[in-house]
Amino acid sequence: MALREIIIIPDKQLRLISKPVETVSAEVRRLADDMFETMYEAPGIGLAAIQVAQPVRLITMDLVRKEGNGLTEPRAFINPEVIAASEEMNVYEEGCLSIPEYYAEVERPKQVRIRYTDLDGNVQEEDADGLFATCIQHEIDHLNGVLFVDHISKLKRAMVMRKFEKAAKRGIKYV
Ligand code: GNR
Ligand code: NI
Repeated sequence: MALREIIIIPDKQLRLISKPVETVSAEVRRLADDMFETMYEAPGIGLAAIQVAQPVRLITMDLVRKEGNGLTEPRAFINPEVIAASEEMNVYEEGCLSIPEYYAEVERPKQVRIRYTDLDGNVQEEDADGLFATCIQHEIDHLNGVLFVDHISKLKRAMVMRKFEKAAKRGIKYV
């Protein structure tokens, strides 16, 4: 396993449409392993492959592990799709490892049904609710080049984008 660098805005790669995974090869499984290590180290609850500069439709997630509790529930989603969404909406304060230290409320469908391929190559369907629903929608957005700030007001988005653009020009990571 190896840590990979998480790219941050305004890196244009974050706007790429990621390509479907054709076969769950050893290379795909190694990328997933590296993404778990990178996600736990960050720490974050989810990670899309494009956040480590790999434009493929692969997501890792762990909604269980908290600082030092020893429990993990690593999950990987390949080629995930939302196949149904509730009319009921939910608001959650989101953050993103590619937009460090910025948080904002985002409204999304409260429940979604997803279809995806697992690391054994089996197609699965599952209902997601609560934080799982929020996180999987946030990650699927990444696969389509969409960031959570695309769901907030234009003014707030312009402010956060400008802050990171200025920091990038000055050659620092952020602040
Ligand atoms: O670690 C993360 N926390 C989080 C909190 C609320 C909603 C979504 C997320 S995902 C984020 C990690 C990340 O950037 N995934 O793409
Ligand atoms: Ni994110």
